[in-house]
Amino acid sequence: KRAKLDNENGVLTEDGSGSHPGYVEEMVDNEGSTSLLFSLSEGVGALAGALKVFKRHGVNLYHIESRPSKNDKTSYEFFVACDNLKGGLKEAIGELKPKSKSMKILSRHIEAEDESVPWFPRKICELDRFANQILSYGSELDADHPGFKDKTYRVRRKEFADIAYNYKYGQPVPKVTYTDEEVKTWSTIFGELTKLYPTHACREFNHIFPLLMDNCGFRQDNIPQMQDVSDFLKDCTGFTLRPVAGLLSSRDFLAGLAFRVFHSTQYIRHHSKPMYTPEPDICHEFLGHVPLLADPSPPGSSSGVAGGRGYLYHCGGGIYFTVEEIGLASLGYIQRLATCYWFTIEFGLCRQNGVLKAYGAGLLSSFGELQYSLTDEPEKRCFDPAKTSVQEYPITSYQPVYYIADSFDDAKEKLRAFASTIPRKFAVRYNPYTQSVEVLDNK
Ligand code: HBI
Ligand code: NLE
Ligand code: FE
Repeated sequence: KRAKLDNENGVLTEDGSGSHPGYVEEMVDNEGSTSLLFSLSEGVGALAGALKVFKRHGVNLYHIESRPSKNDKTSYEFFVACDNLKGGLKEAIGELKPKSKSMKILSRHIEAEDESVPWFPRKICELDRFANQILSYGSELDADHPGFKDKTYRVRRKEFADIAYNYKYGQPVPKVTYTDEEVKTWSTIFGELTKLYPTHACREFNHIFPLLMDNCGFRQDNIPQMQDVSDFLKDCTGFTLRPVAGLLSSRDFLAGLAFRVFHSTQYIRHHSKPMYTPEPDICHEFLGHVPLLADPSPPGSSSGVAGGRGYLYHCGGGIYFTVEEIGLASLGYIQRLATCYWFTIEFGLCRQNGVLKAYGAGLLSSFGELQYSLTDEPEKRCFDPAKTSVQEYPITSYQPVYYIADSFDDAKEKLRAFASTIPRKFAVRYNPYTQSVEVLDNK
């Protein structure tokens, strides 16, 4: 299913109920899209018995994992990924449940029972499955997009979309030769933004920016190559970039961050509108996000590895979400976190030495909005996750409201406290050595 951005004003409703313009919508995926986490107490033959149940109902298994249960030393926990192509999964679960001490269902199908949690990747290579889960603005542009009537631009966007669709984890990101027109667009944006950064960008951003010029081809006359930028990030913070054809759902996008993978577009905005575009493009990713993704945790913040509640999403500038959020059952909670992401990582302002500065990537990549955001025109409020997380916002125009963080540490602490109030069905733990997420039965 390909969701369409059909909400005209692109406003997120307060109840988070689904008229969101496209960042959040869930999609359905069939192969191995449902996972079951269950424990069996009888020892020998218990799993074999359970597997027969799947066979009888025509359910294919793609992956099986077993381990001793953490809660109960006498039982075993099993994790299986399966499909529901023949529709027998419900019956299989019904048969297995009474035999299990506990059973958790993770499914990409939103219509699944309420105890289910949408599928999420547990190994870094499983991010490959996101490739064809792009929301709107993919290779098919919307009718009001500045590039819609430009045939050459559309053909070009298709080329970029194909790179992303074919990309597999572990491969180098294909090099792109940008056209003269594309480089010109980059030059205009780079030139205007670098004039504004000294006065408009936060200290951390200005500290890192020269390093990108020295190390990975950030220049006014050159669009950096994604692989070079990814290599540099890897040295700084362990982040890597992978190409993506367009917008991912919030759930998928945030799940990538749990693996320290930042999904990055590779195309550039249409040359007719350099100062602002609603969709992420290479200027947004490289000029807006990359500098703070390269920033090692600022002093006073936890390092990002194994924080109090497990591994944390490092979103740049020392802002973290806990990795546990990826297993959230409810779209409503994902939406609230995504809204916090929006008002911090994308459009956040902070006060430094009493002066307002921008640290949000959406501001740092738009020379139109960067200037506007620091004028008196938009409203400014104090960042407070409980309120900020339900704030409505437009996605195709400058923001009418910005939230100000007292400091990165303060924003991070507030976010962490907020995230800890979210109920969850199970715990997940990120293992940096295997780059995988372990699903644990004990919360
Ligand atoms: N998808 N490709 C892509 N790039 C983003 O920056 C992005 C996304 N999906 C969601 C998103 N950003 C966030 O704004 C939040 O919804 C998490
Ligand atoms: N408005 C930003 C820009 O023009 O660079 C992009 C925002 C993407 C969320
Ligand atoms: Fe962004």
